[in-house]
Amino acid sequence: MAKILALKAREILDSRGLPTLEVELQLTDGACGRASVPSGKSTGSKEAVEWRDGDKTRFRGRGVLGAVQHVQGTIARAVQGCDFDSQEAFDRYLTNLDGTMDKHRLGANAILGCSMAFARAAAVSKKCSLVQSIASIYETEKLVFPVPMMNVINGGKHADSGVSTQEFMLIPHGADTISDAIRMGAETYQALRLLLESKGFRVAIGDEGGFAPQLKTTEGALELLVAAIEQAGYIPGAQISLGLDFAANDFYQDGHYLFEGHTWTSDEMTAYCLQLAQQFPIVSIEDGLSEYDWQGWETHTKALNENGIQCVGDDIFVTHANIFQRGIDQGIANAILIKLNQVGTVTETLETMRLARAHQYKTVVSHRSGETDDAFIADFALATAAGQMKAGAPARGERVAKYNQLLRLQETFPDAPLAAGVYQKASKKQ
Ligand code: 2PG
Ligand code: MG
Repeated sequence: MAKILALKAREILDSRGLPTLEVELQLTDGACGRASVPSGKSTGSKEAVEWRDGDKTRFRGRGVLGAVQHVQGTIARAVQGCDFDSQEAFDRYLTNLDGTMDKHRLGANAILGCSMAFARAAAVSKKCSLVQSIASIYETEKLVFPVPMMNVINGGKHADSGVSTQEFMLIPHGADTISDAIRMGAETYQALRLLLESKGFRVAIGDEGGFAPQLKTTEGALELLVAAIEQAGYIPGAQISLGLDFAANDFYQDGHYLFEGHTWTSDEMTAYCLQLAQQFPIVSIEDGLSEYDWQGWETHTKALNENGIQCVGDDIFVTHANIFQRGIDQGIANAILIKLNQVGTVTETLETMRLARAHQYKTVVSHRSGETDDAFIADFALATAAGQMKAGAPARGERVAKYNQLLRLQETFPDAPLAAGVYQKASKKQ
């Protein structure tokens, strides 16, 4: 492997107009990799800590010039002239250099930017694609395109739509190919727009490109979605199903869920999830409970399992292998959301995914609400045969960047199928 020649970083803007970090890494053989780092809004408490300057005179304290300095100073000095024979060796070196559990010293954004840029440069150096390079590290048996989960109505912290549920996702699992799946989702998104307009709703959009109509209830949004699927010419449940991300951390207070005017215990919240799944073609529920309610999650998981619903842990696991292992031991969730920046390196992300693979948990590779045009996760989801990817609505440049990359990859990997068999409930209905 070639040596590291240079590291460069800069402060750029993310999709919300907030600063984030971009890193370029150059190897002595001329190979180069560039990557930018996403950032979340509804975060889990145990996520790796991104560096923010705190200087109130710039970006209200959200600047990342300190992270730029760490990349170009401490990290560059330490790695320049070194050769790392694997992604793991590079990532371990960075995490040791940081030396903290949550990466707060150098910043998880500084470390992840370097880690992703290294992955890209290493692929160029090995003269293969990023997909092939990651697939060989992960020992992926067969490349599989992820079923897209398209968030088309935004609520919670991502929009002022008045709905407590953060994400309403279209899951076009009835497609034969990734391009068909993306088209089906995009057509339904357009049908939803027309439907909203015809009902006099505003068609303003939220952070992830989904509409943010002033609705009072989650049921109201779900009814609109079913109607939009039908109007687009598809069969709800058989061709396109629905997924929800409650991001329940955000409405959990003093042991109760304050949801759209209700004050519920975790059992009541679970009962509500089941009721929704009976009324609507819902096949996946993410963060139906809070990360502070592990006991509730045990019952919640059992209930969702019995009903063939995917139960996804996001804030509760934060892509950390050790926390996830505890969840596996306690029978919590049957799927895990995978966000590179929650843990902070490519290697640790793959380690968590390996655990999921070994214990038959489904995986959903995910964007963040603050994104850039970097489509790394599209390559990553294909390379790891993750099965599912959520990247927001089929609208807004930073969201479609990921879907468009999957379309390009379909040309490069025409034999890779679209993931199937993920949704038991959906297949039962067919
Ligand atoms: C989530 C994410 C991404 P955020 O909760 O799953 O959709 O949101 O990036 O704001 O944490
Ligand atoms: Mg989530």
